[in-house]
Amino acid sequence: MTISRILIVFFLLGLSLKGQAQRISYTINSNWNFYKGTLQNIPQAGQEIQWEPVNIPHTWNDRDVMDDEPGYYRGEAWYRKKIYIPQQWKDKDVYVFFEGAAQVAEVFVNGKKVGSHTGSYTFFSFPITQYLKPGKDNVENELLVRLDNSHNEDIPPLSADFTFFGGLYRDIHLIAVNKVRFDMDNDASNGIFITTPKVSAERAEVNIRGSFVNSSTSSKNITVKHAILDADGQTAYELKKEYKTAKGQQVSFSDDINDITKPHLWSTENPYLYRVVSTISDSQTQEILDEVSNPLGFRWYSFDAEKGFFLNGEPLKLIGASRHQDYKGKGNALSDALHIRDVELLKEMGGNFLRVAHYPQDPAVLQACDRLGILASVETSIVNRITETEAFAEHAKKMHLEMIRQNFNHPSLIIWAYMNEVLLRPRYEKGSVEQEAYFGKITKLAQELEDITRKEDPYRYTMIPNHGNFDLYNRVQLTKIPMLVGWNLYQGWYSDKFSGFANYLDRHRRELPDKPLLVTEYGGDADIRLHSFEPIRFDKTVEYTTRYHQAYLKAMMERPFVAAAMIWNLADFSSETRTESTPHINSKGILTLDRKPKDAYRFYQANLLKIPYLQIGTKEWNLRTGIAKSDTQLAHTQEVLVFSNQPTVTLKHNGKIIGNSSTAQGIARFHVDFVNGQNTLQALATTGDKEEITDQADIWFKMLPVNLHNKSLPFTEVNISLGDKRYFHDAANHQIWMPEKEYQPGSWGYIGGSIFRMENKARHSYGSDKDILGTDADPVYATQRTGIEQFKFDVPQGEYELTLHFAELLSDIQREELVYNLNGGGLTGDNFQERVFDVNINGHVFLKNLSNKEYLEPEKSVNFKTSVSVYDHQGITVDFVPKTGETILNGIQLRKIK
Ligand code: GCB
Ligand code: CA
Repeated sequence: MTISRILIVFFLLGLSLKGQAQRISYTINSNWNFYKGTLQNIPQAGQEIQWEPVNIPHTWNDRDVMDDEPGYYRGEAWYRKKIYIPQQWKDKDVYVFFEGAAQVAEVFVNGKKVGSHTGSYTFFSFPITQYLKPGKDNVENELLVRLDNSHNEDIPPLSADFTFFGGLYRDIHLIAVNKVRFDMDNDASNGIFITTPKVSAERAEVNIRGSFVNSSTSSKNITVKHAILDADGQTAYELKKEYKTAKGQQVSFSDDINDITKPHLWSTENPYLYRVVSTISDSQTQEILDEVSNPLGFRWYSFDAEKGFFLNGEPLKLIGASRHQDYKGKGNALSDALHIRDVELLKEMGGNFLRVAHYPQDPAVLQACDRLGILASVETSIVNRITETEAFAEHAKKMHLEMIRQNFNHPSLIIWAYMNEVLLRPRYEKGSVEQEAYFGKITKLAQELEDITRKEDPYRYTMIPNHGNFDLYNRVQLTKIPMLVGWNLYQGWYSDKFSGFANYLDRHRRELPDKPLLVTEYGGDADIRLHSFEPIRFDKTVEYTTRYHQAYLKAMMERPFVAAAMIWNLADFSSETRTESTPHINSKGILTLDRKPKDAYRFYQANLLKIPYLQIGTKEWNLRTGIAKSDTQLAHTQEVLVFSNQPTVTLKHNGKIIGNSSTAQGIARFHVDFVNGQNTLQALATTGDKEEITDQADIWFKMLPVNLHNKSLPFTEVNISLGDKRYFHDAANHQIWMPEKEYQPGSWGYIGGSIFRMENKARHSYGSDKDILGTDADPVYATQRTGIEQFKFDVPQGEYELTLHFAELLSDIQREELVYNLNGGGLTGDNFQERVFDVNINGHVFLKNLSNKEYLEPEKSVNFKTSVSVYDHQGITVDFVPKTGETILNGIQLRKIK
């Protein structure tokens, strides 16, 4: 820009910003009243209703999704609030704007209905001026919202692996605008749509379209100006037009700025943001009547089926994660700060992409992506299946349109998506005429959504994320209709081996050579409490999932045609119907539900971050246990991983260097001889700039003696999960459980029986997949030794506390197969039979006729704690004596008291 131009621009800017922007907008989140239940009519004055004071964001499902009762409240609820309208607004129009409400909202002002909205995830707003009480200053008005999150076959999403929280769970704004203003009635967009049809390092073109209204009672001469402000707030370009408007007129505009030279580019490394400040002013008085600000970034990008993704002409492997919008203890009612934090955590991982899945989210999310340099996709929430009604299709299309218009101006956003795994749960019998017709409806709806998208926004890409059924998605055209194909792949998790993943990618490359491929999901559950040194598929250990991510990242990095790797999921999330080790939670997050890192997160940091990085793996596993090498060598060896992007790492254990290890795929491996008690691990690396980076972990190790009579390591306690091969770190109770072992004289262990395995379940190699009620220690109770004869502890004399833990893992309850199990649905049940057995301790009857008709209620945890006196060399022997069916034991704990 030339100096003279800067001066002119500056001069104009000075003038125009003199007046105050006339739009007033603020949140009305505080002091609402809430009532959960059905009301026949809107509440009348004096009607007895048990209102509960709440603040927005709010959900009514923050607790019931976590309890032992299956299901959660899906029904009607009401919200009420007083709003006060200042006299000053008497010549303005007032709007109430919701960033989201789940799922059907009806809004009333002073008892009159002002509008309704369907769908949990898009914004909506209503003009309420005509319903407000006229007159004095700050007159009290009542805002009332009826919400309903009931299942509705006509409203997407119908079924999905996440919780459909109900509530006014995002910000609510009150907006007062001038009668002459940018369009406020276009699907809750801000009325202005910015595109950059051409961008290069040399030149850029911007198009700004939209409309404004003159809803005043007279004709007006007005000036509409769009100023492009650079990151320092200086006007870099500006466009100004005069209009003569008649009263009640709506005017559309579409204006180009074609002479932008050497724009600062927006990139993931340097997300340079301009702002487009659009104003309407009175041409005579220069008074500003309205102002709207939008982000603007100059970037160009492309997907290539062979070479992957390019940003500003440079190849860029997109690596990132999907994200759900909930958080521990809060449901989906999050502060903006927590939404933003997630995008920061993705950035701090070294990620450059966010798949906003499976629905549009809080506006704070894409704003953060714009600021932080995270590219993004966002999708309309049609998940697993559709309903073949006109109403369903209409709702889907409306939601899609709203999503596009509302999120249009984010430079970070490059992909519009719709339909997630829509063929996961096809209706009707396989191969039937009905099913073919159903597929036809899906193809048709996909094509309609595609057409809407291309029409609304010709500059971004479109995508459908599919599950790993290559032939079916091809047949239903879902790999053909969108510009990009996403695959959600779980080989080595839901199905057999990691190698199936790479084979699938290669198949796509061979058979769909012109379609860019994005891996839109991949991941495995990790319960941060579970550990194993021999992890296996579906054991939910942190260690298995780290291996899964290693295998997947390698396969994707080796294949340039894979444009994107989107981890499923950034954080654990609520999925009420889920069972297994963390009931109601899908634990595929690389962060926990309260955003603590798991090792997979560290793995990505080590592989992606450019700044020097080093962290000790599983350091939150700070209470460990194991058996000493021998009666004289009181040490136990465990592998410790250090994640780092430096070539070599040194590890110190209790102050002494124990070795150097070079990193492979960002991981250095050490074998640490843990000692009883405190173990301080310190990892060190020296960077290229000769800077030392370190990390420390303090781990308390409970060494167990080989021989329980060992005087130099007196026995104190042991916690054993039967039928289990994992360590369970119950940090909440400061306890560490270890896997079972067979009895050896001098030590402890089981005699007889076998590890519990589910019938006909290929996935779990041991244990049950049920939610065991009455406990949070699900892994202990879900695993079991069946047919056990004895459990022995060869402990020395003394007084002991012994606890036996049981859970009957079989029941006669028939259940719907869970959505995420790819077995095709249907009912499942167990081969449930009566079970009766005695438990004797040291020859005395302890539990007589323990039965699954009495104490051992199916699928519930039960434990019995008792004290045992041991004399001489007697030790403790627990006998399990079968009467009917087989004996069981799920967990056992022994603690020395005196
Ligand atoms: C998927 C779904 C996602 C699930 C995920 C899982 O393919 O798209 O919604 O949460 O798998 O964890 O099973
Ligand atoms: Ca167990």
